[in-house]
Amino acid sequence: MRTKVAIVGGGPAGMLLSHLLWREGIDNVVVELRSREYVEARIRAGVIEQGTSDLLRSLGLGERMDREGFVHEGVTISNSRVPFRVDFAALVDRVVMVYGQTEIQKDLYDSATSAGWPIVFEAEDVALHDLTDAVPSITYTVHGEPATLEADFVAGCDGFHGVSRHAIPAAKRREYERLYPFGWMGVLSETPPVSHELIYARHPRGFALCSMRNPMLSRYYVQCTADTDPESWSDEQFWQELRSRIPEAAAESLVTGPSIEKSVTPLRSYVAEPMQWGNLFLAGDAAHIVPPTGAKGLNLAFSDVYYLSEALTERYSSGSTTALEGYGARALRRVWKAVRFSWWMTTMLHTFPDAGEFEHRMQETELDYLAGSSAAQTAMAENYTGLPF
Ligand code: RFL
Ligand code: PHB
Repeated sequence: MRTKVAIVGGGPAGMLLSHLLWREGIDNVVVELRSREYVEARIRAGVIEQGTSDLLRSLGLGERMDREGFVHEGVTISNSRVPFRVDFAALVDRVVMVYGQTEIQKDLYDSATSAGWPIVFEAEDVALHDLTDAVPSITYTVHGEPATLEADFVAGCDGFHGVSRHAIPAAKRREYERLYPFGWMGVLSETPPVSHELIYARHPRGFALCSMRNPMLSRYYVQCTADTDPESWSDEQFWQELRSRIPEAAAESLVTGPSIEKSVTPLRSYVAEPMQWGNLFLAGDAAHIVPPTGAKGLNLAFSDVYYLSEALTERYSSGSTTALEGYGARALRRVWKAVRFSWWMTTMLHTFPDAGEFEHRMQETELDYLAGSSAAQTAMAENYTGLPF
C-alpha cells in the first residue's frame, strides 16, 4: 500500500491530523493498535480550549459538541475549603468547553468512516523504517497478516507508550522530565455534578477536582499516591476523601453514587526534543506529556497537528519544505508554555510529601495572590482558555 502520509495512532491527534489533511486533499492512512471500541471507551480529557472547539467547528465537527457540550465561563479555585472564582469571560473574553475526549473521538471516527477514509484498527507490531529516505514505510500485522504501508511522510501520533518516538536515535533525542510524587484517582459516576463549573481544590489532605461530562454524569479526582491500586479504595472512601477536601457548601450538596469507572493516573511533565527526524514528525502525547491539572494535553495534541497539517499543505501545494523544517520548533514554543502552566497549577494545588514550612507558605501566598489580583487571574485565564495557535 502507498499513501502520502502514514499516521501511526488513531487517538485524537492522529484522527484530527487525518481530517485536516483530507480537507486539503492530501491522502493518508491511520494505523491504530487498538479496536475502535477500545479507543472510544478510554476516559480522559474533559476540558477543551476555545481554539480547539473553533478548530473542530471549522472542520464540520462541532455540531454535536455545540449541542451536548457545556460552555464554561470560569472556574472555582478552593484553598483549604475557601473558594474564589476566576471569571475567564470577564478577564480575557474567552471560554472553555466541557465535552469529553470520548465524544470527540466518536465524532472523529464517525465522520472519517462516513467519508470512507482508511483507518486500520488492531494493527500490531507497528515498526517504522527508512525514515531518512525518500520513501519511508511502516510495517504491521493485522490478525496475523503482515502489511507494509509506504508513504512520503510518517506522523507519529501514537501517544506516550507508542513506538514512534523511539525511532529517533537516542543520541539525537533529548528528554526533559519531572515525575510528581503522586497520582490522581478518577471516578466517573451517574450523578448530577456538584457545581455547574469546575472546582480545583487545594487541601492539606491533597488536591481534589470536581468536573463533569453532562447533567447526569460527574467526573471527580482526588490526589493519591502514584502506586495506589484503584480497587483498594471503596467508593465510600473516595467520596469521603473528596468531601473533606472541597468547600463545605459543595461537600454538603454532593450527590454520590456507585462509580462506573475508577482509575489512577500518575502525574508527569515530559518533553522529547526534537519533534522530527528525517521524514518522521511526532505530535501530541508521543512527544510530550503534561499533568492533567491544567487540562492541556488534548489541546496541545490538536495544536501540534494543526501546525503539522499547515506544513504538509505547504509542501504539497508549493513544494516548499520550509514550514516542515520549522514544524518542531514552532510546536515546541507552544508546548513549553503549556508545560509551564500545567506545572504551575500542579505545584500550587497539590500536597508534596517532602514539602517543608517554606513550601507551604509559598503555596498559600501563590493562592492568596491569585485570589486577590486581577493581573494574576488574567494570566491564569489566558493560559487556561488557551494561548493562540
Ligand atoms: P493518545 O490519546 O494516547 O492516542 C494515541 C493512540 O495511539 C495508539 N497507539 C498505537 N498505534 C499504533 N501502533 C502503536 N505502537 C501504538 N501505540 C499506541 C493508542 O492506542 C492511541 O489510540 O495520544 P494523542 O492522540 O496524542 O492525544 C493526547 C490526549 O489523549 C491526552 O493528552 C489527554 O487525554 C490528556 N488529558 C487532558 N487533556 C486536555 O486537554 N484536557 C483535559 O481535561 C485532560 N484531562 C487528560 C485528562 C488525560 C488523563 N489521563 C488518563 C492521562 C485527564 C486524565 C485523567
Ligand atoms: C476532566 O473532566 O476529566 C478534567 C477536567 C479538568 C482537568 C483535568 C481533567 O484539569
